[in-house]
Amino acid sequence: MPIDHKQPYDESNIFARILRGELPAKTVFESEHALAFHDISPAAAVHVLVIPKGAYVSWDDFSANASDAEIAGFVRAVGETARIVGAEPGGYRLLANTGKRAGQEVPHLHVHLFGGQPLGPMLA
Ligand code: D5M
Repeated sequence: MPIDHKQPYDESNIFARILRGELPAKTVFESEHALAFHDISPAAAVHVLVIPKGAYVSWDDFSANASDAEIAGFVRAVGETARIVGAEPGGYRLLANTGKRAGQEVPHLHVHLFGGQPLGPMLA
């Protein structure tokens, strides 16, 4: 069920549970401010999720409330993850579903990183 991205942060969401070590994840990259792990139902040859470690629902929540260090750490993690999974040379796509209209399911900010194959004009 898509979520309202203006809702308060829900500490019981799946990605919060992964961050607390309560649920497993196939980690690709971890830093002080970010975690990247393989999507449980990949929509491309490479499909990784990159999340900030802080409690942010959406990109607008994050950009308004995160520290500069958190923002820099998250953005760097996206690029580092693309390099680690080998998506960088051939090209890749970033996607951040935000709120009900975009079909955001997990109420913790995440960026989908798709790659490893030709992606066409759009990958929904
Ligand atoms: O996408 C949420 C994404 O999160 C969706 O592609 C499935 C993925 N997901 C859900 N649960 C897990 C776990 N446990 N591990 C890894 N990936 C998971 P959205 O942008 O919110 O629609």
